[in-house]
Amino acid sequence: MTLLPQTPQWQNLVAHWHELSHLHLHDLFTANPQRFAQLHAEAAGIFLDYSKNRITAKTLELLIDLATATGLTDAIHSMFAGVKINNTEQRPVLHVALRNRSKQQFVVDSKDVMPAVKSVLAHMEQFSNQVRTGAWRGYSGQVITDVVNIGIGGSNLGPLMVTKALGYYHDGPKVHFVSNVDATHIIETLKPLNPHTTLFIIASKTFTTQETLTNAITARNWLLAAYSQNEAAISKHFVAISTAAAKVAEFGIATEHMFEFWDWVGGRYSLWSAIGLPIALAIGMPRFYELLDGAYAMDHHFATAPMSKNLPVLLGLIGIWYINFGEFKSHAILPYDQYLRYFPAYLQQVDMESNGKYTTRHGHQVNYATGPIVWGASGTDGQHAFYQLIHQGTQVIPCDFIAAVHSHNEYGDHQAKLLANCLAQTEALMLGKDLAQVTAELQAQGYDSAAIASLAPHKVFLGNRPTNTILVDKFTPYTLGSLLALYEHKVFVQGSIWGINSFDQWGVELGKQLASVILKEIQDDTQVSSHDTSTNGLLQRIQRGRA
Ligand code: G6Q
Repeated sequence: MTLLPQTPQWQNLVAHWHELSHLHLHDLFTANPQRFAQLHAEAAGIFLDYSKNRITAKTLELLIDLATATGLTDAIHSMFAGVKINNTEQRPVLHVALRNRSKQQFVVDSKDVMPAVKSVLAHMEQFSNQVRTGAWRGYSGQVITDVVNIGIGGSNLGPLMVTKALGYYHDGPKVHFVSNVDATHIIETLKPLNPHTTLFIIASKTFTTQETLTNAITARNWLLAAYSQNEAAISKHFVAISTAAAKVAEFGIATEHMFEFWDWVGGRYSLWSAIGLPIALAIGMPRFYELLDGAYAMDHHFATAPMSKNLPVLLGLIGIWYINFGEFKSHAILPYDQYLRYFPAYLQQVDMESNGKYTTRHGHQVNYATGPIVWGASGTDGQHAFYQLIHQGTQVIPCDFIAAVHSHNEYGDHQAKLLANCLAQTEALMLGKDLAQVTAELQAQGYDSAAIASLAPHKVFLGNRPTNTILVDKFTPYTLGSLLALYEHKVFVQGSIWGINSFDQWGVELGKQLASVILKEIQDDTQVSSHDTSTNGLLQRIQRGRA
């Protein structure tokens, strides 16, 4: 049990939710013509309209009171100061150091980490330049045309999403991503590739992850088959990104071909580190630095702006308002940009792995909701699939609509139509359509009163469905960096208020252990009886099938 719900700040919010429960968003807009002017904010290339939320000025005041009472300002300060806020692993959390573009130090255990950060960036720059210019060759002397990143979770989703999101800037070798231990993933990826022109990046913080090592061994076998088992070829076709130098050497990758990062970088926060190497290979290091610049600008804003104007704080607080007081437990991420199609999956990990926890940092079980279910897809595709439930389903699903004013591919009226859809959706979700409007529409279409009576209830939209709209001018490396840092910090704000450690992932660790126990049993043909009857039965069925 924790005392958070008993605090006066929490109780005030409970009462305030009841006060507002009869209000409709369209009434709030009608009552206050200044609503948009008052409820938007802008920083680091990001424009946030949060006026289409079920909030008033008082709501924000009360939410800020809660944030203040739970020590958010100190928590932000502690993260930037390198305090070991990941208390269950006794580590600081310093992804902000990776994109520190100032002269400020970041001290961990009395040592400034910035020289090491800069030296790895320099290594990435040197290596990516070599590969991109063709100076780095495969063992048989051919230029590298394809890069295969082998990694999973944080060692996959971030670089995959950014590489695709910045696809417009892609002028380096083709970059492929293999994550799943299902052999189909690597076999299908390698099918069209030439071993003589392929470079593998083995990306694993721990270098113990079963999926990644299994895929890495398969990749090595594939390469050696093309080089008559000559292991000397490995040094020209494999590099590693890891915190575990000894394990990398054991795998057969020389230390000079390893890009280091550190245990104070969480997997899902690691795309800013050497884990971003595939991004640098695809778009070049100058653009990678612009990505860091954008994130740095958002970091600076987060660390210095007052809560009422602080974008990550506002998004975090509005989320808490719905999750804890409105009991809306799901959150949709809807980028209206084809390049950002992997963004919902990436953010799903950042948010759900960080805040999907019921134990506080002090070891108590919470008696309130924490991380939401995060999901989504790019617009306009989603409109023709799941938006029905967002408009007329029984659950209220707060949504973030994300769009750019300009497309990289301005052609005809595509972008105008994309933006029109985006705005039309947020407007419709907010306003809804009442019976009088529906009836008038049906009458205008010539329906008789019996037909109107039967059809109208289906065409009524209650509206009052909350959304944020996030706009950038264009998705450049800079604005993308800023957007990603915005969401990382939003997750931090929520974790801090809920009193949970957003930076460990014991659920992931459990999965890693469980699979290795059952693997031995699947490979063995002796009858298994050590599990529950369901697991035993399934294991026996699989063993029979594979025998
Ligand atoms: C991320 C998690 C997890 C991790 C993967 C891969 O924050 O810790 O998703 O990134 O399990 O781990 P390795 O990089 O150690 O292979």
